[in-house]
Amino acid sequence: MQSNSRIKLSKEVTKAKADGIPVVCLESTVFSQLGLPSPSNADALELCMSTLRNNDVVPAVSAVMDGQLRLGLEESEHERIFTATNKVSVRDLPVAVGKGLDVGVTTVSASLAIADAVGEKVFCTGGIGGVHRGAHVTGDISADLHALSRFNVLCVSAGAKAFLDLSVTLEYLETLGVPVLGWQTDEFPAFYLRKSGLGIPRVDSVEEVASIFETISSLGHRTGLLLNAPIPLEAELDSEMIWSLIENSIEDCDRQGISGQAVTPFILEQLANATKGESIPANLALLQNNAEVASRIARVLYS
Ligand code: PSU
Ligand code: MN
Repeated sequence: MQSNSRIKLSKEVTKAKADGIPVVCLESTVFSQLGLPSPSNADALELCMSTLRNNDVVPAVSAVMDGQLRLGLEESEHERIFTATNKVSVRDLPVAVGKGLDVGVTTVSASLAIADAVGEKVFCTGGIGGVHRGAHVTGDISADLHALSRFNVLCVSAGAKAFLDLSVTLEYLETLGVPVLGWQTDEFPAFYLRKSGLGIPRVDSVEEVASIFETISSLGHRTGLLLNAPIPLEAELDSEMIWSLIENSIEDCDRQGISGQAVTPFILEQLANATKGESIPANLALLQNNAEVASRIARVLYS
């Protein structure tokens, strides 16, 4: 059983690892107020946890607490995630430990690093970060992309939000050598929308996904894999509305001089406000769907 002295596992995750029970890792930024407004962030975490458990896998949320890197939280600790405001990406992990950070919520990049350090292979989230529009000037490219190329973990996501430059995001993943697959789709999904117009290779069965993922390490590569599951049809939002809201929030972001780590939370909040909560059920539906897909893959990988 792979462990790491720097990462404290919950009792439940330790036992799952010892008993060979499948584990699915989760990030915590999406469940903080930086990812979803309260109280939907708590609903989202509860929904992901119960979906994973109902599918016979153990959920393992990563976070920083009291200067420790954690995988698997106690229920009594969830409240600290909901109210957290410190976003921790992969480069922040050593700093958070060194400085004894009280509470930090992990992004996809930090969560993939934590999962990999203890030998976990399956992770799910809502949407990954990507290349921001205008990145040729700002250099704003999410560390999530590079993390996918460094850590041999399978990441299930509903694509990425369309405030990013999705076609450049896909190009960048190619540059980094990260396999990108569509779960029962031929297109890269755009979070609230099932389609982006950008083609990606399609997979239709969990066995196919598992075999592709296992081939990565058998070739001696350390790369992860990005599996994109589109939002369920009945939960999809209206494409015209989403595109116009996104244009507006990017303009607001520029006007207010928001940059760096603050960009993603700012636009997420704008979108939640502008859709007057319509985006919340959509967000929950895609999180649940991703948790279901991740569970099925984890059960095959662990069998
Ligand atoms: N996209 C979402 N919801 C989120 C995030 C992205 O739709 O909550 C969070 C994730 O934790 C992701 C992070 O890893 O934002 C990316 O932030 P940045 O763009 O600063 O790398
Ligand atoms: Mn960024």
